[in-house]
Amino acid sequence: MYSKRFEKETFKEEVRNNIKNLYRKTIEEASGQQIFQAVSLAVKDTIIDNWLATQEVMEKEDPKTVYYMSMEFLMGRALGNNLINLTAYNEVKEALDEMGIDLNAVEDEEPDAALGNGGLGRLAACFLDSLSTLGYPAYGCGIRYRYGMFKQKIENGYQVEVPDNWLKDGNPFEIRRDEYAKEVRFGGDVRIEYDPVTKRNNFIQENYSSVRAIPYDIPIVGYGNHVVNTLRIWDAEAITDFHLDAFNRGDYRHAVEQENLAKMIVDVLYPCDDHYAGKELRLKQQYFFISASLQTLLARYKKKHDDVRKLYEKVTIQMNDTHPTLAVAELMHLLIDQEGLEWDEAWDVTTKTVAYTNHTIMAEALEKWPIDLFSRLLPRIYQIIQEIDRRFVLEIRAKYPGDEGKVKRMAILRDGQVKMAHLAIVAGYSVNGVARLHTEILKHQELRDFYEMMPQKFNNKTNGITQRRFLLHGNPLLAEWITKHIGSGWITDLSEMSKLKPLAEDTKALAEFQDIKYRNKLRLAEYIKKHNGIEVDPRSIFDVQVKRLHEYKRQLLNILHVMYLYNKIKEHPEMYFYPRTFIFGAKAAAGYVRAKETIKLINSVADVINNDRSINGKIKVVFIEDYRVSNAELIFAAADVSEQISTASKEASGTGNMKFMLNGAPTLGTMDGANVEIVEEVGIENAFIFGLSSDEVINFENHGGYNPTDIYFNDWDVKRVVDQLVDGTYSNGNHEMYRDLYDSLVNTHGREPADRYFILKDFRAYAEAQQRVEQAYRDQEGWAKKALLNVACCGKFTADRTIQEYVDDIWHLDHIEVDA
Ligand code: 26V
Repeated sequence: MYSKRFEKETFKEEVRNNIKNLYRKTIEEASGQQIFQAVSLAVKDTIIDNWLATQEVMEKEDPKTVYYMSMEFLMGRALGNNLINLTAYNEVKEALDEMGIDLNAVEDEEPDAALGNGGLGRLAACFLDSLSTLGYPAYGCGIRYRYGMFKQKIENGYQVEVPDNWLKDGNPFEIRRDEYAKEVRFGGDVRIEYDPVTKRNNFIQENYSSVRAIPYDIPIVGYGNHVVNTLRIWDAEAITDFHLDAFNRGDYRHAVEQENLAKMIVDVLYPCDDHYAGKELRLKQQYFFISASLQTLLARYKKKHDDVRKLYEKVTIQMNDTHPTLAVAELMHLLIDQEGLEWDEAWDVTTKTVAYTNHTIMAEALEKWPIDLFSRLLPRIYQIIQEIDRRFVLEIRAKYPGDEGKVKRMAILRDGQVKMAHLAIVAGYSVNGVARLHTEILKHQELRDFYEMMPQKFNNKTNGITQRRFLLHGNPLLAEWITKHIGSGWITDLSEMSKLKPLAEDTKALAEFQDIKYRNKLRLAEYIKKHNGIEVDPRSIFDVQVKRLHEYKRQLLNILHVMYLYNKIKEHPEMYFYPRTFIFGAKAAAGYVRAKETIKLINSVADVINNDRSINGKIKVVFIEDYRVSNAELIFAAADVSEQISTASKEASGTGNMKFMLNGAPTLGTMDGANVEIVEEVGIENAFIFGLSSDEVINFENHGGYNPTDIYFNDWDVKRVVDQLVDGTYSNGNHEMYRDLYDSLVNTHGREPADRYFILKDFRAYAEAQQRVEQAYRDQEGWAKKALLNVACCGKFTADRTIQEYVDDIWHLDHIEVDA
């Protein structure tokens, strides 16, 4: 009833009108950014009709809804994706063409919405896309950071972080919803007051500071189904009337504090995903968006229902890692202190409503808040957690009498800390890992005690990605070719890709497929020429590693291997060698020294090798600046080889691996995370697997590591590249520049063992796997077959499948349908 069919002339008129009304200009006079704004507003007009229609269905049918709570939503650009999902991309492209406007150029005017660090935040974005596409009612709940993930500049080979002022020209797709603003309170004290009427203690927070949380709604458009869900992100403002009050009372300091809190709290995304730091502001961010989101959720529920004891029948809350775990205590607080439920009733509701996803086993990333900080900032929430902990410890003792080790290992409050993962597991009705191997490691290693006590909570949900963004939008040539051969069903049912399998025996089809890869490589080569000033040969093997920079992801292994190849070519210029372009893209957390040193090393190696005429361009090394969702789409489309070389057991899942597979790049990787399942789907003969298994790694770790010096002294090639870190080869004679990297490989650091990530241990196996890659690539048709089979076998790795599993096993949502 709301939705209009796309009508080209109307659309063109609307764009012209928008430019006139917004800027008092004609199309010819408007800047690129102004055209982007005008086009986006015209697109938003269509979206709003569907959004209202979806809202109407939700009102009428009152379906069970998931609230996906996440500190991060790495959305990337919206315009192109919205057009794709409205199935209006080609029509809009045509309409704009007729106006002399290039849609690609318009898309390039949009800043990425980079409200996330990496895998965890991008997963949340893919999940929202799938929820709408599958027709499930959902809200994403998060923070509207004024500054997103920093922009990375490379200066003199070093990473420099530049603030990401993504909102400076305004976000045409968001809507501010003042009417849903909520107050969030911090600090102060809790007064206990006995109420003789109800015969209960009331807990009253006093002398607190508060901020006003204001939601901005962003539409999440489903593919071709008129469903539009909402990503609700919260901005903060000072509560000015209170300010005046305080001012009048002479409490000027408090008033200014509140003003500052509001300014600070949503200022910036923590650009760090490698270690937990216990920063007070981050805890404030967490409570801020959790409290605001839960207040709205409860208010929305109560509009239709008067018994909050049945909340879980209509609402489920998924906590994306432990960052939103305050939801457990905040829900208890609202149910008890606001709704008047007894503890047991509130606990029953809470533990049927919240569920938890774990995304890492890296011990240094686990959130543990110091109790003093926590209880000062969130006094009532802390009381509630104390009571949850008290009752849980009783349960442990009842189940394992005399086993104080269990209490010590499992308590929520211990060693002066609040252990957020323990709280999430104790309260959650579901605890899931993100790939089969990861979940097994959780069950049998990291979370063994919890698994033993409550096995029924544990389950696996292997991650997935959206083919709409990472193939249909990012790789239009391949998308069109696939549709030509098997129809367009794959867009919403990726298992259809298996229909491509017969083409692996069709020489003509394989040649077409290869030609598309070649054209995508040309597109990336142009990007590299423009941004790096480096000429790369599109006929060379594009060997790509793009992801956050982390020691466990082992970019260092990759670049050491490049150094090793370079040595070999220099030594044996006659050696047959298939030209390679090694492409890197990675941001390092601003304080992560070794990661930044690795970026500098990659750039230095690139400088030396790219400028050595004697090797005839056999190797090129490219570091792509500011790796992000928008340029990722170009990179995946152009990759020949997907580097997934984490130390086995460390990468919970990986999702880049799936995006490469979808675009026809075989995996060169370890048996880690979802690589295991990728190999299972595509067959080991269509991947290049090497290195220690997770069991072997865990076994070494349990016995204090291994001794890398045996390898260093016995493998001459290895010794040579390790020594080259400190002999000045890649540092203009400076022996200290990469000393720390050198040390990390061969020396122990306090409790940190030498070569903690088994780089030297896996080096030979990696080099040998790289040789298999070269061998395989020389047989062009054989390679095309492997690459095509990767596409044909990628069906499992769509987020549509993942979301359907969450719905079937955890959320049990109702399906909705929205008519045009
Ligand atoms: C951890 C921390 C630690 C404290 C500082 C701030 C911060 C921010 C984010 C994180 C989360 C790190 C966990 C993470 O991103 N895990 C990744 O999740 C992906 C989606 O499930 C998965 O594919 C990757 O393998 C996993 O590393």
